[in-house]
Amino acid sequence: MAMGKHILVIGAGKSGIAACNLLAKEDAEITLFDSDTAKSETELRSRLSKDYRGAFCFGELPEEMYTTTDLVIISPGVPTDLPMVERLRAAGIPIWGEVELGYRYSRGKLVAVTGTNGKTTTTALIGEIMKQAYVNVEVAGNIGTPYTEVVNETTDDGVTVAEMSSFQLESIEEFHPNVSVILNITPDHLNRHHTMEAYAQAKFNIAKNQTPGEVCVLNYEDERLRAMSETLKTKVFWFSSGRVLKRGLYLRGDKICYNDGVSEIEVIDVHEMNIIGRHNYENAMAAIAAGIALSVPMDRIREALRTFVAVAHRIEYTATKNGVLYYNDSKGTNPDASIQAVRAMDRPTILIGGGYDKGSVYESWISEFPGKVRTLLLMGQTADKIEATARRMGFTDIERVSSMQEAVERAYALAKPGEAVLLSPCCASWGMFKNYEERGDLFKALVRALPD
Ligand code: UMA
Repeated sequence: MAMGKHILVIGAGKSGIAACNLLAKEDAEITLFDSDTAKSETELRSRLSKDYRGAFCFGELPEEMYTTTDLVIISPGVPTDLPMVERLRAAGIPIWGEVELGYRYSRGKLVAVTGTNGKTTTTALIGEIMKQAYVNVEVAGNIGTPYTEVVNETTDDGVTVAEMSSFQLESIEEFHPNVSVILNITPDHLNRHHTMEAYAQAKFNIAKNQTPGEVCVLNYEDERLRAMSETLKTKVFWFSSGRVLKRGLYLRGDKICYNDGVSEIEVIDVHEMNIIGRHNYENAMAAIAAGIALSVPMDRIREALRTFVAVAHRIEYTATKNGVLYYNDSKGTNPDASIQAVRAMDRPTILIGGGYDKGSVYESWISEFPGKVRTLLLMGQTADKIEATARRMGFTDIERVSSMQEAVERAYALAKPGEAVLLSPCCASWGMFKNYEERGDLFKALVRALPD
């Protein structure tokens, strides 16, 4: 592939490593750069393929790189408006996101999924639906496995399902899914995108190269998506959890139904699935739409829906102890995600919340508590702010805990048979944990160790 002689890969995390491994066999000189001077070349080498013969560079980008570089591959976590990146762009050097690089190598059909919340569950579920009809299915992207890591496994008769974050969609050029999905757009990552418009635009990039014969799956209940759909060149496949549509997927009572514009069929009763909550029914509808768009037979789609279990850390059923159901929603790192988790509870709930302060406001989350949350256990940097907001709003059954262990012990003592305990912090984990996975894993281990 002709990409120029000198390729600069920015960011030596998972994406940068996978990009270097993909490029290792190209006839090009590669430099793997990271602004973190604590990076170790030895450690990185252990994660790079033996074919990688490129250079390493940490800290400041050497001056000559601004003139000798032919192509930049940028990792998703690296802001595209960093002065260094702006300067490379001003020098006329193409800047591709790591997923753009992956796209140039990929084969077969591509389904790409974005949205503020629900994209991991939807991506995983679409993967299961595709496996019912296609032999070679790859699931990659923001879900945890870099897209560039799987592209060499893709085949002309296979399907790749890629979860795309707004960070990844900011730096695509030719990336072109056959089916795109945008689940919802609510405020998140505004420190990176600055405005809601820029954030929404990054998400809409997912469909920018699609043609009229292809499909973009959209949530009819999201007003921003409805308004922005006018700008799309491709066909829209709508789904709705709030109304019956003339064409598309929707909820009719507890049933997910599909109308192809001619007649309605029942796809599944939501109680036949192992995922709960209206937002998850939306995720399921988006996944069904992707299945229909790629001609997966309906009975195969149903089979995948019946056997799919929630992804880790997303309202993940953990255990039942003394008749109390425990759920791990450590991925509830923003108000919208945690609202969905509270809404999904169908019994009095002891809620564990609080964590790192991203500057969120908590009113909308707390306003969901009546009839659902009995007691709120708070920890972390945001505990004061959340408690003050809750008390102001009239919710006073609040206790403070200093660690996850104390939170689980206290919840165990408080919860009565028939109730639930939910970890859904509404905050990032940083400060107390490395990431939300570590936080959720600790919660699950503590819960499983509780006496029954
Ligand atoms: N770095 C720099 N300069 C900078 C910023 C970062 O050199 O200005 C370096 C860091 O020192 C670090 C490296 O870049 O060494 C990290 O790169 P990265 O942040 O792109 O992280 P990766 O390990 O490559 O993981 C990324 C995604 N991370 C982010 O977008 C922040 C992962 O999503 C994704 O799973 C992975 O690629 C594979 O596609 C995680 C995430 O938090 C789960 N995503 C956000 C979200 O879901 O909300 C968007």
